[in-house]
Amino acid sequence: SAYSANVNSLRELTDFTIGVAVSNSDSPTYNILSNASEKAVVEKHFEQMTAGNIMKMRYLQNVQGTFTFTNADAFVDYAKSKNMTVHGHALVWHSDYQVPDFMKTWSGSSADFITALKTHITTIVDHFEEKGNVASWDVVNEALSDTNPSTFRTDSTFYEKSGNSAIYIEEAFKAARAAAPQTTLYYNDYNIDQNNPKTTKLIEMITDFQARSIPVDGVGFQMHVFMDYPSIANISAAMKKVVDKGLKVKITELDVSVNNPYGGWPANKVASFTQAAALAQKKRYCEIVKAYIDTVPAPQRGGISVWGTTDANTWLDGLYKTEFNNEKISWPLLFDNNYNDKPALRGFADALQGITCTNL
Ligand code: 9MR
Repeated sequence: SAYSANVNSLRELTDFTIGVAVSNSDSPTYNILSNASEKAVVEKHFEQMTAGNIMKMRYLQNVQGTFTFTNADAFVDYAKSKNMTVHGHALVWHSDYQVPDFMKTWSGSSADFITALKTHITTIVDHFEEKGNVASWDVVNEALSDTNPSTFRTDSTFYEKSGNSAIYIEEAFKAARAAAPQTTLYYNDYNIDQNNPKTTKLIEMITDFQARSIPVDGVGFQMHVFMDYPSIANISAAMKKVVDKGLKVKITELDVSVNNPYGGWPANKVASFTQAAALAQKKRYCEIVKAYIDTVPAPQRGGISVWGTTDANTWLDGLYKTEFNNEKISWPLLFDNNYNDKPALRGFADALQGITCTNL
């Protein structure tokens, strides 16, 4: 019989928000609005959803001035009908596939570009403010580089069209705040959990924003992590730096890949999801959630969201296709391909319940 983590409902084990990214029209097989198994696992364990794709830029305004809210509305309304909030993702993101063409090919002035960007933000945030259950936004996603030292990312339509300037970041936050005075506004990024030069740049940006009253409420740590990387010490140290700025910390996109195509690969390849791998992953999930609880004081906890429901629908299998020789060997989430609990779910719950993290 299938493994049970003996968790009735993850969200009931804690006061902070427990969320999950879901698919919609972007991945029809797993569409949260039509797949009964998706609905069941989401409604059982979570109290907040993030749209994995459908609230990104071009999904909402592909053609300048034409906003298409049909899919996003159906999703946000479904959340509301189940007493769930939505974490809005993402108002501004450079990643090519979802930047509207009219922005990529912008030939007007940078001032007019900023105005167009603000119109994008204002229209979308206003629209969802009326629904009332979009609790927070990733206002700007991934605007910092992975170089040493880290800088503002320059390979970005927003940076380029703003006149080779990072001014778009603060303008985005100001526009979001004007439209949503009560909604929590996050800057969201990956690798900042490594306590590395990117973390340093993040804190520099936050310090500057606070000195100039640019409205930012929190930092989203994506946390697409591995079994041994980054270390818990670095994760905690990085979060502590944000806590010390008085901001909220939200883990926005948590998943823990069993295989790491960057470290020792392929010598260290885990070829099948053995019991030992499952239990090591249980311990890792527990340690990450425990680090969050230990480091972030309750009033500053924006919550933890996992980036997907089942291993069958993880973004990692697509990303690491080549690195993983087209094998689906990341197994990064809390539920297996058949929606059964994994030990990882028990590990997450152990941390919430103050139970020692073990691989037993
Ligand atoms: O999960 C998303 C996947 O379906 C998309 O193909 C991908 C496109 O780059 O974006 C994934 O989500 C990303 C998120 O929006 C931002 N942080 C990184 C996530 C994983 O790439």
